[in-house]
Amino acid sequence: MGILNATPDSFSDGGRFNSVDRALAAAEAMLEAGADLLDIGGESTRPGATPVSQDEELARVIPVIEALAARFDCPLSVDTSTPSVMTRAVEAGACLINDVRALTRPGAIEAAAASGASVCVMHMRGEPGDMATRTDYRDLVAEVIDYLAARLRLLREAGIPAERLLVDPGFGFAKTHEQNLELLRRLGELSRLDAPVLVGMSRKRMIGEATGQPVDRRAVGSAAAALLAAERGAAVLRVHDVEATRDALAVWAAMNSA
Ligand code: 7PJ
Repeated sequence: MGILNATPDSFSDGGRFNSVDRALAAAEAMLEAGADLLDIGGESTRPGATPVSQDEELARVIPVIEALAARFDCPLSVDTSTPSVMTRAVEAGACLINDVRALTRPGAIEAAAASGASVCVMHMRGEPGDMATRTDYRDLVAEVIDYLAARLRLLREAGIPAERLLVDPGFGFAKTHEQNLELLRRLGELSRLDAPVLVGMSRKRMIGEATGQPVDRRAVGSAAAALLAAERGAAVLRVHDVEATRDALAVWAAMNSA
């Protein structure tokens, strides 16, 4: 899964056409590098990021999804917690709703269920603004699994079929560096949930802490982490550096088929 940000950068002129064109170019590069699906997001969930209004999120994300759906065949995912964005994104061509808040916003479950799309639910505590202080777990992996199991049950009861649900332990969301490493080491335990596991570690602080590299030099560390996750059963790898990830997986596949 290639990550496509539909967030305006500070140095762009803020024009919508400009950002759609940039998204198309970035998408094309990721597809050429071997991405199987693309995840489009218009809200930054980095700690301390300013919240985005619903109208602004729609204006960032929907034109990009429409343009991608018109140009490419590949499945599209929308990274959002906002019910109206879920509805409009699926109408525009998205087939997966990727929600770091696990459909906890009012109306999100109803919007997702009515859309007919697949849903990825992620574990987090609190909000991106305060999650860094909420890292006291008695048993991290058990709590993550229990939380995701409860969300899966609720979503199935809301009418979303089990085969349309994915889970994500939420690397970097309300976890310390040590806890992120424990989650990665024990990722295989999530197979108990009987849902495909999606992971996102790409360029995150855990990669920076392990490698000592700044965010623009974390492609190799991120590919290594993605490979370790794949080996532990992850089905979907959410990454910025598609080519590096593909190459890492190709070595593993070659070993397995030898
Ligand atoms: C994740 C995400 C993740 C899922 C972000 C970043 C922060 N969605 N959206 N899992 N992270 N499912 O990419 O650094 O880990 S935004």
